[in-house]
Amino acid sequence: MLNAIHTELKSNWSWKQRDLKLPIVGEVATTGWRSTQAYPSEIHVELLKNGLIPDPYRGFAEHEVQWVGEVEWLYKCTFDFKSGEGRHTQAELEFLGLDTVCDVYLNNEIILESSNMFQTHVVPILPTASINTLLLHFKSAKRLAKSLEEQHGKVRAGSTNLGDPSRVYVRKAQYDWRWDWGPELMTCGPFRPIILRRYTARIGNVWTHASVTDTNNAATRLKVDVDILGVAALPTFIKVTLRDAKGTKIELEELSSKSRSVDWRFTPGQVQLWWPVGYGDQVLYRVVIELLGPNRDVIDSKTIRVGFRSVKLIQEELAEPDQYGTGTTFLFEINGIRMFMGGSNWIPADNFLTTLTPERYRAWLTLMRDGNQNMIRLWGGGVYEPDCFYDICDELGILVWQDFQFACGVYPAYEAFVASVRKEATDNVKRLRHHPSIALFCGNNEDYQMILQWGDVKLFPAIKIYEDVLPSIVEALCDPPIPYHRGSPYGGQGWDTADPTVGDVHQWNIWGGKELPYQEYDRMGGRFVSEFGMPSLPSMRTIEYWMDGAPAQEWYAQSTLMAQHCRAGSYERRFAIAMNDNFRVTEDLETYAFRTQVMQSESVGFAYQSWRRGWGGRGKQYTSGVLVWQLNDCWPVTSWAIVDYFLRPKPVYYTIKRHLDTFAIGLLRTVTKNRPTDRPRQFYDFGTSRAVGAKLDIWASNSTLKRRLATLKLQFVDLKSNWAATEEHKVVLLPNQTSELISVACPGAHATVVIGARLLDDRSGKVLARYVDWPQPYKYLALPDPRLKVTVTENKVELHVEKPAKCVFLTTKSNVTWSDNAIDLMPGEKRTVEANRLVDKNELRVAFLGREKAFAIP
Ligand code: BMA
Repeated sequence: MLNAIHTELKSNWSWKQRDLKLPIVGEVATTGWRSTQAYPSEIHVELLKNGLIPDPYRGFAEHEVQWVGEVEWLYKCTFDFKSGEGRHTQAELEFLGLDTVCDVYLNNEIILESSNMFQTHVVPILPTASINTLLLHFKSAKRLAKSLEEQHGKVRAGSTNLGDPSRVYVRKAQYDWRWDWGPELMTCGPFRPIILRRYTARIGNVWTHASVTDTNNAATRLKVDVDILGVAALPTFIKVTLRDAKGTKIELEELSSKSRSVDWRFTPGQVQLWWPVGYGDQVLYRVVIELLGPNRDVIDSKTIRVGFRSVKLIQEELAEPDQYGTGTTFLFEINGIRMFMGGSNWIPADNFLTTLTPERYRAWLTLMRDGNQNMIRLWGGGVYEPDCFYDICDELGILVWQDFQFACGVYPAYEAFVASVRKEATDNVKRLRHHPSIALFCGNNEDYQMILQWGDVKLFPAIKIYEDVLPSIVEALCDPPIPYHRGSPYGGQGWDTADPTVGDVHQWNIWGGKELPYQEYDRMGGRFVSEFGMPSLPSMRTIEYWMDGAPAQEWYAQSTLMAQHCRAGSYERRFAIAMNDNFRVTEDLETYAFRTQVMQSESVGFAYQSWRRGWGGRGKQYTSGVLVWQLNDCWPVTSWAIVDYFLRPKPVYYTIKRHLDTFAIGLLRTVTKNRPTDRPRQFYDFGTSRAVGAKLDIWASNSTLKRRLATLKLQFVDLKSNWAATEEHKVVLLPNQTSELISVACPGAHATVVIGARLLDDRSGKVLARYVDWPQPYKYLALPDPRLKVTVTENKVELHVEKPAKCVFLTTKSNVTWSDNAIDLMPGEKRTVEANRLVDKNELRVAFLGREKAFAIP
């Protein structure tokens, strides 16, 4: 039998803590081994499942489990080559991920020493029919980091909130050392599968080159290069088939044993392009490679899913200056279409990566897609995610900005380190390059910025990695090409990472840095804002999880338990500023939690609408992308996440969804003051009567490729009196850009007037977009009782008010998907929200600004 056999070693695994007094090889026969309860495995997960450690996500338990990362752990597995299948000439073990410092023994002989969790290892072994024992010895990564630090010197790495700086020396997920949103949990274990292969000949690496070859994006081409491993003399044939998603054959070619590649050029229409969400379908094809033996039977096969698309990062001169100057664009062009990127930053969705199922990844990414987001940035302090993550991005049309795994530090570049990085990068680029969703590889997160900030450019050894090693790997291994960017952020001359006219920027001068009011976001953008954000407390149900039954006196915003679950630097002062500027002070935890969520939603929403305003037509594509920090959490915590650890969206999620919709309205109210003040332009600061007037600038975005004629309807409602008014303007929405609509004076007693703006399609009369603008700051407003009426009919919730209501937020105990939420309601219009999976209307709760404690509907 010649069939190659690929077996995942999933069973017969057990683990124990290593007894440092015993020699490793003798450990296999000792007692005290426990069977693994899940595989792939991480030691904390096993300890938890066996009740040997408390849940580190609750209370203060994180601190009780620190010993786990200080000691050594063993895993073993027995396997056998079943009889009759043992005639292969070759055998090997493939390790898809070992976390992190691990010696591997097979039958008491060392076969691998690994210290980089991001690498894949293939180790040839001697085929034998006897029982085999695989032993994995995991040493403390924390200790290794410390000893390497002693050897190579102490460096700077982030702030004290970002884990011990020695982390830069070990190629392990950097957030494991703790981050400003995550606990310190030094995991270890075989966290990705281990595969046993036996073969005489097998398919090795397959490189698919699916490309769009002409400027009209009509002609496509697929080249497939196949590696065959094993006995070269064996007469073999390779059959390559291209099938569409339904399985229909599009091309087939058989290669003789000498040839190793096919090259197909398709006529226009023969294959369809893959498009990011919103621009077309996510058409995917399967390339099936079969290796045929001398009798023409299939002895090995492999399937790779591909999509046809081209991706370019365009950095060209702008035609005219904007408020920041001229400079160059930083924009993504897919299949010849320039697209605005609206999305999020991704961190690992759990400290225990093995608990992340494909279903959980899908739930996260589907939320993103349903939130009108089209790009995700995999931040450099986490991991290269497993294949299923990128598969789902391919299916949903989400573009991936992939950082190489370096974050906030002075990384070394001594020979062994660079060699390790080189293999890591090669392994991952080869693994990921065929995904049509991959739009960019990026050298690191904030390493340039930190070095500039610390002012010692001479101490930047890793420049070799970001400017030589990584770009050469990406260039050599990606055809068609995938853009490479040295770091995020990365800018112009002298690598100014804060230059708003070139490259990407991280905007941390609102939350962080200069602590400016969030009403300044519109003057603090750049060509591509790849990070900025505002934290908030998560939902009360999530807080309940970490409070873990704590007594009533602990339930206040400044308690030690609340501090344990918030890691952001200076968060007490920063929250105090942003909250105090805008909202009333409260001592009630639930009220405070909701107000921080409104604050996050208002600030981040304002940034999205203002920066998308900078997506003009050709020559004026000033801002081409906005990625919020951060989509998700790795444990229950107060953080910048727009959706919390338990996948519960915060109000800001829905606000972003509206600002990134195909059509969106933006409005800026500038208050004309009777004398200059240091307060934001949007603030009525000396009480309502002192302002002279207010100017309204209104714009709208259209991401379709067609011009639209629409009507802008404005509704003005006074919060203090019964005065109300309406206005209508015919407007033109230019294709694939933002158009300035009108600039008018706010009528009525503008200081207490709420403005509802709607955009109606001239042909269908349908509402294309809505936005409501309120006089600021919110703390001054006497919010009237909106007389909110909520009617529930079969998966639909109808909302109606008599006075404007701010951020009407629907929640339930069970997981309901809302088509919209956190809505500003204006009188006169019934709003319907679809509530998918709402089973029991009695569990519905509502809150809004002014009534923050969620209440049942009467
Ligand atoms: C950014 C990120 C992270 C960090 C976040 C919030 O700069 O790159 O390192 O978690 O800010 O402070």
